[in-house]
Amino acid sequence: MAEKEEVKLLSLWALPFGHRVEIALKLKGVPYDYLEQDLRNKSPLLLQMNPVHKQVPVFVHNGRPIAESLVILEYIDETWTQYPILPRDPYDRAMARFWAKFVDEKIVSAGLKSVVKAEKGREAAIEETQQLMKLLEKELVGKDFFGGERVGFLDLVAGSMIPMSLMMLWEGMGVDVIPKEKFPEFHRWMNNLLEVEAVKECLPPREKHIEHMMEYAERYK
Ligand SMILES: N[C@@H](CCC(=O)N[C@@H](CS)C(=O)NCC(=O)O)C(=O)O
Repeated sequence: MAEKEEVKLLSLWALPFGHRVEIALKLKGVPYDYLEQDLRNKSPLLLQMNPVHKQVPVFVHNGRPIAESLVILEYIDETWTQYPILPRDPYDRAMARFWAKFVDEKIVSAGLKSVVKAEKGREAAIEETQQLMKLLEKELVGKDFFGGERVGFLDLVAGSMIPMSLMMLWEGMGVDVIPKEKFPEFHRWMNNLLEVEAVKECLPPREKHIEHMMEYAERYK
């Protein structure tokens, strides 16, 4: 490893894909420079570092860029081995990756439909999201975190996406998609997660965040 590490993160203050990377860096105690981006006016640095997707987050380690948050998390875990976030056991690793994909693909897509198709089938979208959430919630039974006794890969992925993003959107819309009575394990996990210092440090100001998510919803309605 190079003597003087140069670690940069190009992201947005309210971006779940960026929050998961930041939490991982904080858990591992890796210092980094945070570079806020403007997607309406993409910086030459962003276009240079992510010419394929032109999206954030981009992680830059000693000048070498990596895009895609799940790929970034794996790179960070392999590069800074303190506080491992992926499970050691190959089967458990595969399952953590499987459920992370489930969150980013299935839950995000169903969860956003509740907004996008507000007038045309919001109830059906909420129902679909709840069915998916029930499947995910089973992974939490008997555990403090998806990762077991401490926060791991799936906690970062689900945490950044569900409580730290989708729930802000739903709160702004005034709908409780994951009510406590129906999802006790999820709420127990969320409370545990929100007590973790590295997570707390990444929580955007609540009102500003909800407002931002509502603007996002308006654009995608
Ligand atoms: N699969 C990507 C998703 C990243 C993503 O969706 N980034 C959006 C932020 S909302 C973006 O940069 N969009 C700008 C664009 O597509 O022009 C990841 O996990 O990092």
